[in-house]
Order: sequence, then C-alpha cells, then structure tokens
Amino acid sequence: MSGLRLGAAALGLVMALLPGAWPPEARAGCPELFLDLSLTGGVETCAGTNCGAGNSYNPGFQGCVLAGGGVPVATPGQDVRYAVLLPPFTLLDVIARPAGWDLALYAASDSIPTAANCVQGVDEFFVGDEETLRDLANATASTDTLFIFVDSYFATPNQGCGSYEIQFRQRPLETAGDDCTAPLALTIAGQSPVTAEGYTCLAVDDFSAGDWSCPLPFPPGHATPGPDRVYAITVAEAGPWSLQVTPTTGWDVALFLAGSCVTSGGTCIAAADWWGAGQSEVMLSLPNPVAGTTYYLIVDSAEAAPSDESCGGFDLVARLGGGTPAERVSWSRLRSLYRTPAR
Ligand SMILES: [Ca+2]
Ligand SMILES: [Ca+2]
Ligand SMILES: [Ca+2]
Repeated sequence: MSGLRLGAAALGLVMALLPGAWPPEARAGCPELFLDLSLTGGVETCAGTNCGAGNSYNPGFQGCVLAGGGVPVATPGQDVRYAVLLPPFTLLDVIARPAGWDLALYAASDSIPTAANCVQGVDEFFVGDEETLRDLANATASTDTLFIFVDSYFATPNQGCGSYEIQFRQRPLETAGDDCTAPLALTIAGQSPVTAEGYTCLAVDDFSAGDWSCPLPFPPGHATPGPDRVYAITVAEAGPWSLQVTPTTGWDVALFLAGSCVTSGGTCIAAADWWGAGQSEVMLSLPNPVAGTTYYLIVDSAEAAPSDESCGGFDLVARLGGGTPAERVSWSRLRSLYRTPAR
C-alpha cells in the first residue's frame, strides 16, 4: 500500500493508514477509523462504504477461517479497516449491516491480517444480511488494539461493495458468578424470555457434572473440567419452562441444573451436552417448578482449559412456557446438522 491517504474524502473516510504513522491519535467518531470507545460510553455506530476502497486484504487465502465459509474463504472485495482500542479485561462485539451486498467481517490482532493473527472471522449470511463478531476479548491487564475489517466474498461489481452500518459495543469481562458465593441472579416471570450475556474464560473450574452424578450424554456421565459460571434462576410462576445457552464462538457448552448450589454432590435435575463445539444446548421439559423456586444453572464445558473449546462467551435464554427462541438459520448451522464443525 502506498503511503498516501487514498481519495475517499468525498465519502468522509480514510481508506488507508500509513504503517509508519500507526497508531494515529485515538479519537471519538467514525471518520477517523480509529475508535476509543471509552470516549463514547462503550458504543459507537458508524456509517461506511467499501466502494472506492482498495482490495488490500485477503486473509482467507492465508488461512483465516471465516465462520460460515467452512473452508478458508477468499475475500476479493474491497476492504475497510478499523482499529479499536480495547482496555484491559473487556469484550468487544462488532455488528455490520450491509445495504444489499454480501459483507464479510474479520478481526486481527495486527494491522495486516494473516492466519497467525486472525482472531475471528465471519461470513455466515448472505446479501443484505448482517454479520457479527462476538466477544472479542482482551483478557490482559494492558490496553490492546484490535483491527476490524469489512470485506466481501464477492468482488465488485457483483455484490462485493456497498454502504453499511457498523456498530462497536464494548463491555467489561464477566467476573461475577464464578462459584456459589455470589451466583448471577435471574428471575423469569410472565411469557417474555429473560436473556443474559456471559463469559466463562477467566472463571475457575469449580463444578463438574460428574461430581453431581448429572447424566451428560456422549459419553454418559462425563465430567466437565472447563471453567464455569453459576446462575441462580428464580422461576416466579409454576408451569413449563426451558433454558438455552448458545456459545458466541466455537466452544463446547455443557449445562447442568440443581435445586441447591453446592460445589459437589448437588442433586441433578437436568443436564445437556448433546452437541459439539459452537452449538446451542437446550433444556426442555424441565420439571414444573413451585412458584418462587430458585434453581442453579452451571454453564460449563466438557473440555479442559486451555483448549479453544473449553470456554468463551454465551447467550442465555430462560423462559416460561416452553419452546426455544427462533433462530436465524445459517449455512454453518445447517451443515452442523450433518457433521461436526471442523476446527
Ligand atoms: Ca467457576
Ligand atoms: Ca467445570
Ligand atoms: Ca456441547
């Protein structure tokens, strides 16, 4: 890339940044393409376009696997790069919504993306559909810089460029609810699902389904040596209820539920570990609760740290009335019905 700031002034965007000038001064606001979210309350939403940018990056050729692509996906589309400051012990979500074109999104720990520094990539959905990077973590005590790339599987003019909206959301890493001293509290009442975002990395392995004689399938009664968090879920009304935990990255969730919070010897009410890495686990047909009863849900993994499949972020949905929330169906989700996702 030349040392010039390329001619995207009409778009209000700076499409190229000099490696020698890196990093520029952190500022609030999207046009700089360099975001310090602490200046904007942890959230920033930017309008952008990749039309007029160069095709500078193609990490798919180098082995940066974009989830949904299945194999390394080439990204010959024009690309725009953002840099985001990540303070110590924070998580970042990035959501990009293209206007009628096929957007791919990836994150790297360096300004030039390669397979070695690729953190997460996604090309899960299709023309006009949003793509999301979830729980990009800085689990260290020093500030980090993460680079986010908007790109496309297609080249211009075939749906490879267009305008988009991109949102950056930053929050502190989860530290509560590691054990029974202070479980994370949720109350379900009425028919509206209750949701929570969580993160198990940096938690300690306090619980194992094996210690509770919880009947996790595949293989029966297996242990859960992964780091774990515990929720105290109060069910305000009697009636059918369900729990679902969906990992935000490709780790392998295991769940178990009891009526009291103890590290071992708890009375197991239900357990779920039917699926492999990256897949939701669901508890349906739970015993009808007595109104006002509190249950303890352990979000855990059958994989031990430091395996990539041992921990990560997740979305918890707890609801009365049974059933599970509607999900968007992606190709990777469909493929997962036929094979274990490759890692
Ligand atoms: Ca724990
Ligand atoms: Ca555990
Ligand atoms: Ca699982």
